[in-house]
Amino acid sequence: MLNKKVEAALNEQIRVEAESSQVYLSMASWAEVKGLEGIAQFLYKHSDEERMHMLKLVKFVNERGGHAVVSELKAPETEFGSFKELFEKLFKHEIMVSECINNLVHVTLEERDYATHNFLQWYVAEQIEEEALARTILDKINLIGNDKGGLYLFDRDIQQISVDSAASGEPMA
Ligand code: OFO
Repeated sequence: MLNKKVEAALNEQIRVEAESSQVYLSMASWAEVKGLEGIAQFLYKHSDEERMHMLKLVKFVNERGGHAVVSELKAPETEFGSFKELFEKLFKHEIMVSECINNLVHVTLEERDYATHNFLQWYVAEQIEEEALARTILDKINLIGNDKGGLYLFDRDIQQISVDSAASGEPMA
């Protein structure tokens, strides 16, 4: 059974994951409108993954006798200036999510809720991978600089950059 403090902290994380999904959906739409088809598809997929992170939390809270609450979300930004700026924001966003997960893990230790602590290890591992992925992408973007041909190839290849390849340091296909 979840105690109220852990339940509230998990509900807060449900909101964070839902907002992440909206942020990446908004980025995907911006990229699509700009004709960056590969980047858009990558971001749509990322948005779906965040929704999956949220749903996993919803199920967990309800299974443990709590009530997962669906709350109002902050509207995401809709303009990103450049694709470089967009991915810098994505990276910062993932760092913010990692901090939220860390705070949540801290609450479970304070409350001696080891079942929830154990459940959250999946999110801890996921954040390491997502930060690595975002960092890999930013490295590629910095290599491209203002080269239009480079952007063309990046947009074509970004869908091959997976969480696994970023974590293992493999080059892009
Ligand atoms: Fe990308 O963040 Fe969810 O956990």
